[in-house]
Amino acid sequence: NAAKPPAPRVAVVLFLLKDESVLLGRRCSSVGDSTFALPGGHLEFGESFEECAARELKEETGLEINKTELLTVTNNVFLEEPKPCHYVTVFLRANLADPEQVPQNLEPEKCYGWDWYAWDNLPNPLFLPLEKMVKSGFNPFPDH
Ligand code: 8DG
Ligand code: MG
Ligand code: MG
Repeated sequence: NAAKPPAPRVAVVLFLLKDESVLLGRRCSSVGDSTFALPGGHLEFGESFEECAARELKEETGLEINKTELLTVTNNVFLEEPKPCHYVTVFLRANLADPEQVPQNLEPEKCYGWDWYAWDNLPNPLFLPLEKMVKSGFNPFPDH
């Protein structure tokens, strides 16, 4: 029996905006290990993009959002990773429901910690799908 080839998966990730900053976490994962990435994860059966973004953010940081909007989609193929994978990545943006709420690292086995980073002073290295967007000049803020 030949192994079934892997299939593309849908990922939903979130630009959580606060003033001029976005929330990033350093990944602890076989894909993009140690790079800075947005909160997010896999779309579950029956979920809307907005529901997925809110659920993943809540699971990963405890934060709650409002004004969630769809931004764009990119195609991300990771052939060089230990476990090759292919993601169709859906990017949304949102604001904090309560601007005073502080992120918690609720999945420490997957992330070294969350923090806010000014858009004009992002950390390095960024996770490749995010790096590609930044290099293309993409800006997630509403006045752009
Ligand atoms: P789940 O089991 O909670 O559903 O998934 P997860 O453990 O939270 O998965 P993840 O790695 O955080 O996200 C799933 C995939 O989404 C990831 O392997 C690759 C893709 N992805 C991107 N860009 C980004 C990004 O900026 N952040 C995150 N977290 N994932 C991203 O293409
Ligand atoms: Mg997750
Ligand atoms: Mg995640």
